[in-house]
Amino acid sequence: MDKQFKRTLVTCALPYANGPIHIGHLAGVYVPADIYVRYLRMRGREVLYVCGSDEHGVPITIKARQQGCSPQDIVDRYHAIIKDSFEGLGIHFDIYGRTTSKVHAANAAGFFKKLYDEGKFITKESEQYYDPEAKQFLADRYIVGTCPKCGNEGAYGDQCEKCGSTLSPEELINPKSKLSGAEPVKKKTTHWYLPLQDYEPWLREWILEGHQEWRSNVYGQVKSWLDGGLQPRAVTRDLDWGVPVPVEGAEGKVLYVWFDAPIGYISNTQELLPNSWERWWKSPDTRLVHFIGKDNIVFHCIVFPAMLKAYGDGYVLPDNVPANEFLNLEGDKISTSRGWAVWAHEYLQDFPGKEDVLRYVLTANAPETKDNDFSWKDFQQRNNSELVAIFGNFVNRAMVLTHKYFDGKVPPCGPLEDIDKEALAEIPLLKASMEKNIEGFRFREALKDAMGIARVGNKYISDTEPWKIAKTDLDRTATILNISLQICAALAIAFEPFTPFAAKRLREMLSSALDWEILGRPQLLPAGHRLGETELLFAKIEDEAIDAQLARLEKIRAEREAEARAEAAKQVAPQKEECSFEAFDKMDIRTATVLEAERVPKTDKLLKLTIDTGIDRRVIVSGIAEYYTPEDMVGKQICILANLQPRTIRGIESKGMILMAKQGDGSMRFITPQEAVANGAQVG
Ligand code: B3M
Ligand code: ZN
Repeated sequence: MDKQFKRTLVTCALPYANGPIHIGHLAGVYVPADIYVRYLRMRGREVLYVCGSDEHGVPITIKARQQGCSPQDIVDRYHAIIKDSFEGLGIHFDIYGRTTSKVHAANAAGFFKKLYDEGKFITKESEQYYDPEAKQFLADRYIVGTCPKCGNEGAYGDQCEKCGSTLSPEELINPKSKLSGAEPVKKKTTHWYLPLQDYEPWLREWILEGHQEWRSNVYGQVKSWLDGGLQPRAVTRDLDWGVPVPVEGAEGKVLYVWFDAPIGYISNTQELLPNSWERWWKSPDTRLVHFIGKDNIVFHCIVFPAMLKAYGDGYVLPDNVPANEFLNLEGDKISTSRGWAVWAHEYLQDFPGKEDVLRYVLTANAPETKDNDFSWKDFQQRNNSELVAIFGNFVNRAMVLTHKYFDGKVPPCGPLEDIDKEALAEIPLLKASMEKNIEGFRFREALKDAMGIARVGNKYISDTEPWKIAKTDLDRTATILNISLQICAALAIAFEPFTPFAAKRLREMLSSALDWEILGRPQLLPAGHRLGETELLFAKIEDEAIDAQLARLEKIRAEREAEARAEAAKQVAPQKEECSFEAFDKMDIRTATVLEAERVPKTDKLLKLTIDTGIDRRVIVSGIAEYYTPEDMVGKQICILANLQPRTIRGIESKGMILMAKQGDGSMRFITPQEAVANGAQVG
């Protein structure tokens, strides 16, 4: 880190309080930030660690309507769940605030008012959709209608969740307000905009010239935004939930959530340090680092910096914004709305005492440069074959043998052999690499360095086999265990940022210190130093625990697929073009009974049916094997198009076609008379 800074202000994206946090949030933002803050503090650096709930915005009002409660009820519920989840995972912010706080309301309004008074905004009148019954303007999410692309009747004004199309309310067929069901009408409204384009030259110089060291995914996204030409960005909304716009003529308007939320970083600092917050936010000695996910890059690298620049008053700008990509779950995108997630609070309930395992696995698989995937099998595998079998096993052997042969005291270190020197020499190298990687926000690599120390220890004790040598050469055994315990003490320091719970337990077992500076020295524990009791640092995770998680996800997947099928089944194909009676009359539709039925070999869709048409016995091949077994069909009365030209299908001559009712999801049901009639009856 540049020596020019005296302190580091670390912010973490404020999670929306409209649901719990999940492993995607943790991997993307909060675990890397926690590693970074813990490391800086171990280096004796002054750090302030700020986060909090983002409690405004349309999704929260939608959730409140869905649950028949107020937006405040929603944010109160999830603010508490989120806050507890962070605490439970050892992520201890200096403040975890909230944007419904009074401090934030005043601060955000004041921030807006200063820009307003200084003429930093432009106003634009536009026509927005308005609900004449609810007397409220409608955000796009509040308008539903039929998707013009796929016919989905539940499409939103901004997106069709069925076919994924991005929509605008104008494109919806038969748009309705979600508030009252009334048809929305266009109504003029005026909003304030921040003219981002005015800040483009400055942003180019500050970032594209001045921060070429930023991660390529961040730098690249900023560059494409700037190259695409910045547009004025609305900073107010017609909503009844948010920070009211503090100017005349703005009744019913609130600050746009992405204007108010970043100011929440400042408000939370003010709440924590009412008399010294400016020491952090308005001093050139402060290094500001924003930890975020990639979907927040534009707000943290363009919009918020432009707001701070417009405000002036010496606000610091981010020195780095290490945004992570996304984490998927079992090969599928994590989705709060579809429930496809591993929720942090549920993980803590299901895996008590395994907070470190999740931190470890999410760091080992962190989506630092590209999207990555979390699988429960990998979670189990990394715990059992890395944390238990290497890290835990090495520590356990060193501790148990020292208690067994040297009464739980660090034994004296005799003359060193090459194998001893080589093992010890690895540690300062791995420490230096860890420092470089953590300061470069490469936490996956830094974790490999820390794990490298465990591998060195495990290999050293396996190669020297003190349990064998103890029978013949106790002095040599003493030296081996002395070296092993020095490596354990190194692990207790190196793993503090990654697995703080285990690192603390290990320091208690060793009665050792947490001091980054001594990491890498050959002697951390003097001979005669008394050890604490031995306990297992990590426990194996059994298949049952993993199977239970996979079953939970499978149930969710099945529920979503059933919902999607039910939704699709409701879709109705548009009517075909008109036809004349004569055209219809040419079709000879008859009733018939299925006499025999069998699957057509080498296909999973076709049944060969022998039927009695009242005219004759014939064979029809039909694509209904996905919906009916041969047993289902025998004896059933069906309707057929008898005079369809015969076709040979898979070598079988098929004379006619069974009439099927095909639903929107593609599923089919055969048509049968309401009560048995003679075969050959003419259907018309
Ligand atoms: N509430 C998080 C998100 O987009 C958003 C971050 C605000 S940070 C000021 O999921
Ligand atoms: Zn659609």
